Amino acid sequence: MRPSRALSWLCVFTLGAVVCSTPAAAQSVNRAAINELNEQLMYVALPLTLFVELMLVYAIYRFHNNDDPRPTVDDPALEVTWTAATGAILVFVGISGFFVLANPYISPASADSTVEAGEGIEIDVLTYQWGYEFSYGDTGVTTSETLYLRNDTDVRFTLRSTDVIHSFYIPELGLKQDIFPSQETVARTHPTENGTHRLYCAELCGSGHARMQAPVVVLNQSEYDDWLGEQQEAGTNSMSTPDANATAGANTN
Ligand SMILES: [Cu+2]
Repeated sequence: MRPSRALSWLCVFTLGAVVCSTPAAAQSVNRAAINELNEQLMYVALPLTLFVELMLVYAIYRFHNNDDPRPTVDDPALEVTWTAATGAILVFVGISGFFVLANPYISPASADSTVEAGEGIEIDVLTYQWGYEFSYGDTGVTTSETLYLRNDTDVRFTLRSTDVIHSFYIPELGLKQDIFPSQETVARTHPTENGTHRLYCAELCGSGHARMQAPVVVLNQSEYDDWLGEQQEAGTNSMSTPDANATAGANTN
């Protein structure tokens, strides 16, 4: 097969794969905003990459027998065009990135200023070497092994550390926030699907760092309310977990 034909097929295959591939559904509004930005940037980067690669292959093919290369001459029109095009692309990338960074679900500072008291669910997250403790607002319920969230509900996390720098990282929900000693930080999310995810510490915080992870279970609204009611009935500061059926139901919904 001739190189030009092989290259054409490669371009068609790449474009087809990009257009036909459907990303997995976002599990939260944070994840959706990040996915959308990635998609926008990819639609800019892909044609540019193909253009540059095509020019490179063309130059190699066209001039491979050129034994008498000559320096290029000035071409002001071409220089103005590529400078303006590069500027336009950078402005587009900057504006797209700014809107995602200003999203209150992505930026902790915005989250802090826009979430009204009493709106959604408040969860206090206390980190230590090496574990997490989750307190669910003023319900008196605390869990240490699993974080429970309610689907389709705003959640505001207040994050604190008793010792060193830890972090609160749930990739599937698009959440990542460092937690500092003697300082409160805030994170916010809004799950849009039931399911089980994983929370990690993403800051190397000592010899037990690898143990700093916990399942995150997103229950539907009635399951969450039932679970919270059970915990409150069982007594304040309960460390128990919901029965296996409730968790299994959450995973399959
Ligand atoms: Cu840690």
